[in-house]
Amino acid sequence: MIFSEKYECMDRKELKRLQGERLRDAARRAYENVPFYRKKFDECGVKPEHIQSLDDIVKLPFTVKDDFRQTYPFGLFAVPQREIVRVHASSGTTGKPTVVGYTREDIGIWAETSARTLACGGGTAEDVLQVAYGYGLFTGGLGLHYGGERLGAMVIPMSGGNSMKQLMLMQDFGTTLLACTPSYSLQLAEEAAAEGFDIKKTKLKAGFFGAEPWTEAMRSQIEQRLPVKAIDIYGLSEVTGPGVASECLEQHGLHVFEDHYYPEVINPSTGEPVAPGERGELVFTCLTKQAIPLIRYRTRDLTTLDETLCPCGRTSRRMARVTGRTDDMLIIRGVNVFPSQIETVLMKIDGVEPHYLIVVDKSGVLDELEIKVEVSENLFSDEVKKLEALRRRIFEELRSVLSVSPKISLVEPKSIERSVGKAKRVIDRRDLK
Ligand code: DLL
Repeated sequence: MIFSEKYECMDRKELKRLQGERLRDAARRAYENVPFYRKKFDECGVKPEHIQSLDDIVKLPFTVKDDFRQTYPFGLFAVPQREIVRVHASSGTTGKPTVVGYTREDIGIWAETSARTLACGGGTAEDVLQVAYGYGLFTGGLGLHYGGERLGAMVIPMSGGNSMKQLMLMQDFGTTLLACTPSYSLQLAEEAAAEGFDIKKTKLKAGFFGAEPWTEAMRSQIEQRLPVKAIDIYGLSEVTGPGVASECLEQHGLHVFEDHYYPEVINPSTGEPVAPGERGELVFTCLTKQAIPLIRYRTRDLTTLDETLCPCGRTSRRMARVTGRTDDMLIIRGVNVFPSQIETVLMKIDGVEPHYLIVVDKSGVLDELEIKVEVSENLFSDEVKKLEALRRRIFEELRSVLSVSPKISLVEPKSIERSVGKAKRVIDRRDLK
């Protein structure tokens, strides 16, 4: 089912015209109501009247994460506080969180794009949606919750954690759609197995997984362990939360709901748009958001945009799965290493569990890369020779892909810390030295 056929299947020329109109309005609202934007526009010599069509977007300045910190907490709001009906915040690793606000209308649009997300993965009003993203300042829980209600599904507001209860209600309430981080879905499968609960016998059919990077190889692991089609869903709080883009059942790129969230891909070093189909940093402009008319926000997420038509009938452009960020690249002895490369290699090796931790440290002046890998129960209790052969194999395969020699530590099943929300897979101790 396509939730908003009118917009999701809009003729591309007509869509572009609509986006141009909305952009003009957003630029004007930003300039007139947010002193921060007025100053920024003035510094670039751009006035709202210079923005007449979508092509004029390149005249506008970028917004970056730090702009939220500089204007903390409400400096980017374009409406009086009495019109704000909700705030969310994402916690940074350091300092103050990034605060976002929503008017009643914004909440309505967010619910709509979240409902589109669920419908993209086959959800309908007949479904039972278990939301196991965290509720609270994080946008995951409430975002999917409102989307589920808008779709007309029966929503179970579980929030994250409490896996045994999640499994019990999944069974008793007949959950068909599960929404949580990809890493938490694996934890649910693991706890089910440990308790002798056959998760494959539940009514689950689709999982809406996002909020953290994951790979195709991880998707196969999830689809083997849970009876779901694993749908990749993308979003970020600054833009709205979940419901910015979603895979459809084709599982071939994420449809961007671009009548509201306009995407561009730029070269992160120069800020210039890349050639169509080229990889670069994803940038979003919120075309309709009233509380924060976000202009050209640099997400730091790396992707490509695909303009070819999807067999599902939606005409929106599709973004490729985000497997890296401009700031997650590790430089190990001068060599660039992306965590997603490591995950892809590990997930293809038999006997390796989908739980790992990358630890970077310094030994003297040299960087050391250690990868802790959980092995399956039967292998761990097996003879040392077999474990050593596995360690060697992981080492060889990673060395050839990464061009650095990692230290591989095979660790006991379930010994790597599980997370209820976003998984933490990299510890860089060099930062502390
Ligand atoms: O994670 C919103 C969300 C909630 C998306 C639930 C999907 C499901 P933030 O906490 O602001 O918002 O984190 C946003 O998470 O810039 C990406 O780096 C990463 N991210 C989100 N979805 C994906 C995904 C929510 N599907 C940041 N694949 C983004 C890879 C993702 N990374």
